[in-house]
Amino acid sequence: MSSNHRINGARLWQSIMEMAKIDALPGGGCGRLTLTDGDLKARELFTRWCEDAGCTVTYDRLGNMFARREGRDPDALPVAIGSHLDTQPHGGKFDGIFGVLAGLEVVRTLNDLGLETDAPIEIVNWTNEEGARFAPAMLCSGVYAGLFDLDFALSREDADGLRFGDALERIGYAGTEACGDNKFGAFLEAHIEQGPVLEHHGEVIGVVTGGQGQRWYDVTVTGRDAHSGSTPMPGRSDALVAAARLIQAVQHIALDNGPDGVGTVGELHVNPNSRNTIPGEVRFTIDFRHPDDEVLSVMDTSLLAQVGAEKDAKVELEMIWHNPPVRFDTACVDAIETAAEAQKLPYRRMVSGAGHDACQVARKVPTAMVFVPCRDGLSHNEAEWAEPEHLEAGCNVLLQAALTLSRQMAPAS
Ligand code: HGY
Ligand code: MN
Ligand code: MN
Repeated sequence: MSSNHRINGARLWQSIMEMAKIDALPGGGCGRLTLTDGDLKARELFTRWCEDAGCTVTYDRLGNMFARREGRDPDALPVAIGSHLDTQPHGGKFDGIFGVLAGLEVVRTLNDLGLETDAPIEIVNWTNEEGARFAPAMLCSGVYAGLFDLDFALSREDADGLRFGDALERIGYAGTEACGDNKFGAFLEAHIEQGPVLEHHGEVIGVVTGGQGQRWYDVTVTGRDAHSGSTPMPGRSDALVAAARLIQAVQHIALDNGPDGVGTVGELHVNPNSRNTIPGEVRFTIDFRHPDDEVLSVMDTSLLAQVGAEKDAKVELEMIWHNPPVRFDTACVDAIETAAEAQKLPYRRMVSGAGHDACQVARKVPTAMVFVPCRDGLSHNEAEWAEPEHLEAGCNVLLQAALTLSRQMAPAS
């Protein structure tokens, strides 16, 4: 199959803009948390589009969706192409959505060209990639890859104490197929970079060779509620002041392990959150990341030391997730690089700073990713933006890499 095939960039852009209308936010982004009514609407629109493109759509026990386009060899393991349709609370139009709809555009293009692939193609929408509502992130691709068990996923609770399993039932996406039963020969994910590297170097394609490691923690700091006016400063047990020392420590630990180390406190809850009561309890989250797992454990040790040094309040630290760095499959990475070269697109090999479903699936299936730039490297922000021509270029690379891998999956036919 010639490598001159090209997707329909206008149709891809139109689909992304259409999907962005679901739970659109005033600032131009999307707030479509997983397993909400908006997520259900996105799933229904995705299903309609895939069925219109001749795919058979199924979903597994965790609502991971698979839209299958048959190939010449029904026994060949499919080439899967996908990402996620859930967003952050103040997310953008492209994070995840580009990867799912790029998979759809590949199928639509194959239909336009009347091309039958050797191996089948499956477009995938992974449930709960973001982890914003139910931690950890990449939860359901993680169960697919055998990193978490089903009950762990179903038992996760959101801030209101609602169980993942109940929220999944509520939108009607608790399928019967076991999560992990649907085998792939390869998995490809297209995504915006969510960082500044490609834009800074004027490149259009990131040939992603792997993902960095991450550790997520839940922290509970317990002090003592007391009157803000009549309680002398000495002897207070102010949970928020103790939490502030720990939050500063997260910043210093990340900077001490720079330039690649990053640390973020993204969620913080103060109780009783009254201006004239000394806070007796503070709960917050920590997200540490680094490409080198050994450095991640050094960061962990530094954090434990800081917790141990805290005298004014009780600190409970729970590491809820350790995702070691992952390397993508050589043949899949090469297929993406070869496509970028054949299409004369400026590219670089790089490791992903953000986590992705591909980082989970790669532990079970030959996997790789293709990145395109995003403006100012900004993501998880309503102002997230990608240029139509970059999305088109990334999808063209995806098409060519998928065709290459499809031939490799079914050499016999
Ligand atoms: O956390 C991440 O890197 C991804 O956006 N879920
Ligand atoms: Mn994403
Ligand atoms: Mn994201």
